[in-house]
Amino acid sequence: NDVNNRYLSYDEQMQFLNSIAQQYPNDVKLQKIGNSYEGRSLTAVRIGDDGSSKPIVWIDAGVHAREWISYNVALYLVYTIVSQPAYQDLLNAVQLVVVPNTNPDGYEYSRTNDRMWRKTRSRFSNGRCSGADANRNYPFFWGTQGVSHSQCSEIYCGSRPQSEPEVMALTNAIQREETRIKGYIALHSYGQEILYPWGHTMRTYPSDVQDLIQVGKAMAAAIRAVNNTDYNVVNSGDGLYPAAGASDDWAKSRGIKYSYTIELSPIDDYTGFSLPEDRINQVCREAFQAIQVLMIEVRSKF
Ligand code: 0X9
Ligand code: ZN
Repeated sequence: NDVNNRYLSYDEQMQFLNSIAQQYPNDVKLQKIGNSYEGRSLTAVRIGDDGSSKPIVWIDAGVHAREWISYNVALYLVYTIVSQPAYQDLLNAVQLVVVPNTNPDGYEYSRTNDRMWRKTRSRFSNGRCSGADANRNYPFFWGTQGVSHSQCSEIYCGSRPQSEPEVMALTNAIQREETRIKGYIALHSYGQEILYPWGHTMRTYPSDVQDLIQVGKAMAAAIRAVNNTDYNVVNSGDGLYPAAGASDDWAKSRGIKYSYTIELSPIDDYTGFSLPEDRINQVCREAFQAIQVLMIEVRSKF
């Protein structure tokens, strides 16, 4: 299948998901959680949802349009975990919800108009520039640090918390089952980092930060075991930069214990967001191992 070796359009991503849902009707259910600003469907893939109340690991990808590898990692995860019988035991104990494309408008714009597009594509009243940074638009310390209130900025936080329909859809969907969600990963690129909260400011940590570091390191070790690729486990505020209104902080604030942002490969600024297609496969295999570790941790602790 294609997700290993090429970047797909939004329509191709949807076709891929539809064919998996048809092939594995017992394991995979597609759930529409809302629409993007331009009216594209936002789809959550529910894997191993048997109607029970087992814990959930929630994975979302591609809130930043130019971070193309994240979409492939999410699609690869869906395909691999349902097609390989070895993962059925894990899925019997832990449900997975994957939102492979949280910013389809931005993604299509980055494919056709501006490869380096990051934001959504919404229009604001008397605005000169389109789009907000959806990862500055979540309702937790919104608008405080590492954001801009200027519409033309790459880190424009929007006109108010959840001004972006994509963020509204995601927060609503997560809140509907937040007591069951025990793990959350937002897939981004690039930098090879596993980031843990808090990220809205520096030198501020959740009370259970040692648990987050421990599981973060287990994820990094699983990645390293694949091909010796190094991912650093760091606090997002200290190790990267403070940025408020991001999804990981919001998820943590809702009581989701293991909440992370993963900055996928590459690590170098020269390759940056333009990871060559022949490297997609390895990044997918590595990230898959990390996500499996999180699912196993959630199974053992909840
Ligand atoms: O700045 C971001 O939104 C993320 N990095 S990226 O280069 N993919 O744009 C990092 C977000 C980390 N989390 C928080 N600051 N809460
Ligand atoms: Zn990003």
